[in-house]
Amino acid sequence: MTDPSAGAGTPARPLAVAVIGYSFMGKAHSNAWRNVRAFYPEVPAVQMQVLVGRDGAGVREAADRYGWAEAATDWRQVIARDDVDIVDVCTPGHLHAEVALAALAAGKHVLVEKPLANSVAECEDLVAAATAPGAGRAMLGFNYRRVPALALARDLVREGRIGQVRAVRLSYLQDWLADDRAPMTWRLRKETAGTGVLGDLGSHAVDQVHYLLGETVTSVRGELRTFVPQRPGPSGPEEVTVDDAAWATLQTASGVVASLEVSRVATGRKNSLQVELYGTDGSIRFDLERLNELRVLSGTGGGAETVLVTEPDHPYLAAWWPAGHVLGWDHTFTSQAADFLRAVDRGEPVQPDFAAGLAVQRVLAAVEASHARGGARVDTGN
Ligand code: SOE
Repeated sequence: MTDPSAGAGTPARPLAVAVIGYSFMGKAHSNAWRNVRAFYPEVPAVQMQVLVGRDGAGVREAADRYGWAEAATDWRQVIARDDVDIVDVCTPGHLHAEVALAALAAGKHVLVEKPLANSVAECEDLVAAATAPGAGRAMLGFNYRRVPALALARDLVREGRIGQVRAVRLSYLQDWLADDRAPMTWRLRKETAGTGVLGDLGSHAVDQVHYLLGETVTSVRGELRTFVPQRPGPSGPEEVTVDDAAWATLQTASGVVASLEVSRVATGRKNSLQVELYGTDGSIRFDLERLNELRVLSGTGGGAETVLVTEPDHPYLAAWWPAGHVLGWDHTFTSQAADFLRAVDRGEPVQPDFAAGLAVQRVLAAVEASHARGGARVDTGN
């Protein structure tokens, strides 16, 4: 990318990045910004300019360890800086909309961790801001779209490898809250997280339905459950006000039916997003705990073939290692950063965009509404 204000042929200055939030996702995104140019040399260079967090000592330590030039505690002041080009929002969900709207208003390119926001109304505001004339590039961090096996699954569905998809089975199961003694966090409060596992893991699963099928969910039936109503807080037990587990039946515009189960109390399941697509002429199965493998069955007879998704012609693999070398969960964030930087450099749209986040949020809100109505079918508005 050449800097329009510079003379012809002057190499553009690197794009300066600010990440807002420095815990789990801030760390995953920092790793991606630090590595992206090594594996995707065609994208613009980035300057890891500033890491932002409320706790001054904590963010300074993290900035030093992750490789940031600066640490700061005031995200509004950072967003106002002219020397910041990209704002990457890795805060708890209740701050996503406020920070991303401010960044877009300041003319920045914006990447937001999933889910886009905690409500449909906030997502609608974000879509309006991101599609306003002159807005910077806006991307949503559904990083599993950058798992090579899932990107390959989407290609196989598109080319009709399993015929017409009839049904999808999805589960996203973890167990870090299975122990009643697991402490209270922002993820367990409605005012900061919006929903519990439904928004945390269910958003990934619903986005995969939209991504793999190329269409949206139009109606749902759902049920939520909170198994552990209180968790230990710093000064005693605190109320949990979100779901521990959720179940839903989703229907798409073309009539595909998907069953969804998400839980953060599924003892023994560490990070198991399982996606199964059943078509008129075959099936495809994936498990995030074996993320370099795709089980593909073509035709209605015979056994499924396990495809090890490590060949250079598989999606995203050419950027990484020779055939046969497997990738990990963290690689998806680097590929995500590369796709975002490429879109910034070319001034092109990038998926998933904020409209994709709104489509997911409508499904989550419909599952909540269905639960409130005893499992009645609810249209999503997509
Ligand atoms: C929840 O435990 C979580 O960290 C999600 O918030 C992430 O989106 C997922 O990638 C891993 O699990």
